Amino acid sequence: SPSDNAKLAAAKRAVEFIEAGMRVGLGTGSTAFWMVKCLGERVREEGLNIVGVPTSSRTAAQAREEGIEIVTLDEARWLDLTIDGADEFDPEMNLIKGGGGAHLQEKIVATASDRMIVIADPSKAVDHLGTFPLPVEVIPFGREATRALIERSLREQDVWARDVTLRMSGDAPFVTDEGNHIFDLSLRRIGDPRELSLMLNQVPGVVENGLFIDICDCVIIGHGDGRAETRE
Ligand code: DER
Repeated sequence: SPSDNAKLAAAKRAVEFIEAGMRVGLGTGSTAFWMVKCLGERVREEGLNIVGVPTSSRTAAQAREEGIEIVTLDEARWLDLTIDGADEFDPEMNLIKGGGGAHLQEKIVATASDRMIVIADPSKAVDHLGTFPLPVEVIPFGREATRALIERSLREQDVWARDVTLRMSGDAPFVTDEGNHIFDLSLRRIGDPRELSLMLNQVPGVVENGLFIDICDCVIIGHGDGRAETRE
């Protein structure tokens, strides 16, 4: 599909930045899926010598199938480059991530990297973050109290939330790799992403939110015709 062609174009271009000896963070989602596929081809066809640190169990499984050597973040200690998707990116290259439920590991891996490249199709470009619901990972204990605290903090910040929705998987709450739950905040437009991110992470019970501020260094936008444009 055109969207898959766009994702593949961005993924292919990003994989060209990977050099022998690198420790690479491997993102999660349908765009990152193409990146892991392209990287696997380079590893098999060129004998590219790299190690990958996955950002979710499903990326780990796909990378192993592709023949990519996987290590833990603790073994790698620090990464040269992380390549991941995004749900939205703004002109300052701040992101909303977490649509795939992996933003906790993704944020840790991306932050523990010298460089983070986001790969995206054109639909992810926005003027202001917030059209995509903001994922907030919370521990299961006292979840509904945490929800109330999040709503109170939003009110105190004059951030209007149309909805704070518990993400479901079938008729049970979605559970992350770490055994936590996710609230999706329908905010429509986030005026001050940095302030909102700081405020959300102060709420007891909140583990991490999907705002990536000053983490992404480069966005590669893929197009259906195979073109990829790089923004830094
Ligand atoms: O969950 C995530 O953070 C994903 O990277 C998401 O932001 C992008 O997923 P997509 O490439 O399937 O749109």
